[in-house]
Amino acid sequence: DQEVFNRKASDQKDLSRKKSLLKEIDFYLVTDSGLSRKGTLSDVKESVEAGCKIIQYREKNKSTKEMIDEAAEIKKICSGRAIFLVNDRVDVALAVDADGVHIGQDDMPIETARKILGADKIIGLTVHNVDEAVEAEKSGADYVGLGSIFDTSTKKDAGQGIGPARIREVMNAIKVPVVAIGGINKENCRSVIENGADSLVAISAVVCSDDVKKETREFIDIIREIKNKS
Ligand code: 3NM
Repeated sequence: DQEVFNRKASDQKDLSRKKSLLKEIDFYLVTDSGLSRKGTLSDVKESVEAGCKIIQYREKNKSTKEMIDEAAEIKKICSGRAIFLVNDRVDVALAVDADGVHIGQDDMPIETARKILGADKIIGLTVHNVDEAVEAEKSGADYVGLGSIFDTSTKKDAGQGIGPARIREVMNAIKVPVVAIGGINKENCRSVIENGADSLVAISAVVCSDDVKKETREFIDIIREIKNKS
């Protein structure tokens, strides 16, 4: 029993360490098997090797069984190196004991996800404006994904880009980390960090490349350079 208790206590410590890590993350990879050149597992492996500290498994075209198998592999790659979240699918996250989930405004309500996952998992929520961000924080989101910053064709219903200046407004309204997403590439990512985002996601700019490791490394270098200046 003591051993179980010690393990639980250390898991708890690990989780609070992960939650505080959210503030320090620079580049955040979201997977997309439809766009990927080399496949999701290869993308995750290369990005983690390049120093990416958080991976979100976002899969819209596979069966639940395929997703659970793939998520289990991603968890192994991330183990001890990166936080591992599952997009939308609370069941898949639970099945493989992921670190948490990322949910959208039209997915399962955050309170319900929290009830199912418990206090000790990370839950991120997509928001589009200050009001949704404040609401997300109140509902217990550990971070918010703010999008779409620029126009993107990766998510069909993302709508028009809100522009990087809006990031500052959201940053000023909430305390939880803000992750910027949507249409971000190496050219425009400077403006995203300069406007205060804690971290950023780039999907197509990374997974459509032949060298995911190099692209991740370059994003991390640019982001750190700007953060060090401010
Ligand atoms: N969510 P890319 S935009 C998954 O606005 C996702 O909430 C968005 O892909 C939102 O980096 C988006 O290729 C796609 O533009 C981001």
